[in-house]
Amino acid sequence: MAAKRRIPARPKLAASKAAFSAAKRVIPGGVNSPVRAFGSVGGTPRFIDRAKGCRIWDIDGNEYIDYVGSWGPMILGHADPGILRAIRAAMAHGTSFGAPTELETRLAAAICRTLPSVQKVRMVSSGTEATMSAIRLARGVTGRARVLKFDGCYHGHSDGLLVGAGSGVATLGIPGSPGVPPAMTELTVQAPYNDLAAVADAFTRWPDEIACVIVEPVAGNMGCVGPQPGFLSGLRELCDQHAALLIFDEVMTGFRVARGGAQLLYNVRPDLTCLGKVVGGGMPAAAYGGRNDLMRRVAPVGDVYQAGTLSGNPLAMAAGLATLERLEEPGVYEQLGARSAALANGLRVLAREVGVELTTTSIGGMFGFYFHPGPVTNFEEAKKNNEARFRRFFSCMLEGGIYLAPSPYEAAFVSLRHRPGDVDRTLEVARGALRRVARVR
Ligand code: HOZ
Repeated sequence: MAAKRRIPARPKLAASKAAFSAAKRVIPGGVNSPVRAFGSVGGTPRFIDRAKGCRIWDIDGNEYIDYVGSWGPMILGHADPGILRAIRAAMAHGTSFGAPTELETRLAAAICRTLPSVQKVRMVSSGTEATMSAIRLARGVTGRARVLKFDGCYHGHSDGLLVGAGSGVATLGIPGSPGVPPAMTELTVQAPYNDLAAVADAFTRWPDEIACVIVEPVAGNMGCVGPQPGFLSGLRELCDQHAALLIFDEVMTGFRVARGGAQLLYNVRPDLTCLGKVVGGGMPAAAYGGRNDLMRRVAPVGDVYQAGTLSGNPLAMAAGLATLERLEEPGVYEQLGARSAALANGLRVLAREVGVELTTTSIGGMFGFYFHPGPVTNFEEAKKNNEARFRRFFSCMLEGGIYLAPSPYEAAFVSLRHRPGDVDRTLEVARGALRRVARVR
């Protein structure tokens, strides 16, 4: 009897190929965000037709178990009936008013209830807006200009933060971007992730100049790198000593690694928090918030200006609210954590069996893996990932029906709709993929 095939025959791709060619004629690179183009892994990006639960289907009819989850928001799984109902109900009243709605207050109240560091919150439309607005506020409040960020952390694509950035910038292997004049990044100070001494040095070098330290409390844009013990609390102390603000960019980790985000998991209270992804329930919404004494500086109460036509959009508020309500159910985060850990551990065991050096990480509902022996505690170490091996693994997994981010500089995400059977299937495909990876040096 023929041995059981672990990796199915190559999927049909004619429709995605044609769609990609058509898209490239009218959209730069055929995509509306660079990392979607499969540039660093090769091959054809799948054009998606529909999604349900933990699965997505491309326009050729191929089915995949999805670990991208729209880059984080789809924590309940795709096309969740409760979310769709909430959006439909909001939509029946109209799609945008540019005037306040009660939905905005309800979502803001849900966020403030869950994150003890947040007493007031302002809705915006994207994570990029949230981080750039929080930094403006920090500069306004402190009267200082410099911002400290960590190499490999990605806080969206605003000018001042496009230095040493992870995510798509790292995927493209570029240090920053043309179009960002040096003057725009001169005030950005960089430090290695998990390196408190470097932060202390920066405060010594620029006394009374650093307005804020912005950090992903779990870095999800260089794979998935957790904070070393004492790192986040050390940042808190340094910021307090030097009267700078501490901003947690929890766009990825908020409501994902724990209900109260990484600040609850690691018990460190930032001054300002940026949220996105899960808080929008798959619709474009994000937020920044913090203590009353800081947030009262935001216009119209205060003098720090920030605005947005679609901020607090009612469909996005309804989706976010319905998502956060579901995340209040008991056992939700235990389940997410168990699935991520099962995947990370399973991959590590399989890799060892076939002699492939693999470091894996998992924190709450996110996980990461690197083709090198580790440790991975910062961007320099994350970049030691064997890219040829990643490319082979990625394409074998994709051909086997497992949809991972097309970059080693992104975290993977699980949803509440990933069942143990989906994990088993993923690891079964990974077994065959890792055997092929073993032949790549
Ligand atoms: N902010 C997302 C996580 N790295 C990336 C999404 C994108 O760049 O398209």
